[in-house]
Amino acid sequence: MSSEQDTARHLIVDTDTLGINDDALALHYLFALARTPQLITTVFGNSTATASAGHARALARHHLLDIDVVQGREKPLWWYEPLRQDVRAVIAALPADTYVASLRPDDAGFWETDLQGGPAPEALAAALKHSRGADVLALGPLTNIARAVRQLAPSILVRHRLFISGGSIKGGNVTEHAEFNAFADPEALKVCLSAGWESLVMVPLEVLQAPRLGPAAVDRIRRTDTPLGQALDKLERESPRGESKDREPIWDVVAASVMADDTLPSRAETGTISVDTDPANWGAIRFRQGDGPHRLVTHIDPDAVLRRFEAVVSQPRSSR
Ligand SMILES: [Ca+2]
Repeated sequence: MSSEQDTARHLIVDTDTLGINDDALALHYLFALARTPQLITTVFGNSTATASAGHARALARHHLLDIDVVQGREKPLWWYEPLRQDVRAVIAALPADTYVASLRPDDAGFWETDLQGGPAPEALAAALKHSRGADVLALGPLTNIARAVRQLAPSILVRHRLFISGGSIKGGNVTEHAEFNAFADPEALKVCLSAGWESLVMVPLEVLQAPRLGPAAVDRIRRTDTPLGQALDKLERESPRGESKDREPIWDVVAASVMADDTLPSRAETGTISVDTDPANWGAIRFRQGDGPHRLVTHIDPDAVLRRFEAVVSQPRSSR
């Protein structure tokens, strides 16, 4: 944030935060930066929207912040037959160790109920109607945001910016071509991509996965008297990571940094992003460079992200 105009913009974060995952690290970063969201909405993805809302509320309380957290949708936009069974079959055919979280094909609670979830889309739409200029940071599947978009006139959307954590150009993490958030609800992503935002920025998987929060940085942060320090210390004491590198990616922190820190060294290209909703290529992204409404981040400085993240989350509360 380098300008007063940016600090005056409202912030809405839509998230599938869970425990101390990358969404949670992104929230710790934004709270510590004093870029406090006016609204947090939760969506299925890493878990249920219900569980995520509980985790988001606990995290805000830990930072002594009173933030409106609204639970959102438990099912994607494509929740109709026969597409639902087609997608379930695609997922069932993936290698067994593929991370599909909420969409596990044997999860009867997800696949065999029609529980639709909470009113996050309505809360999002109301917040965007009332705000003169908001940044919407999408850290999970885009279901809530797409449903809000459908409720809003172009004259409202044009005041707001959307930042998307996810999608992939160079290779996916669910299928060969699809990244998790795009895969979880490509129809919602499609709605968001075709809406007339002031700007739309996608930070794709290959950029999100570049910085790695290694054990040395975690050890430094957990020694700080901060909410994240306390949370990491508890995590590492209760379930030490050992040699595992699974905890090192900080995907959503990268998207939050791109949004909140416009001095971060980065490159982006302008053009048109589209998403495939054919089950055979479910959630794959295409990018056509040129005149177009979208910006695709192609490079960030991973060391700068890590350095700035650590500096922000390590500030004792009294100095903020
Ligand atoms: Ca996420």
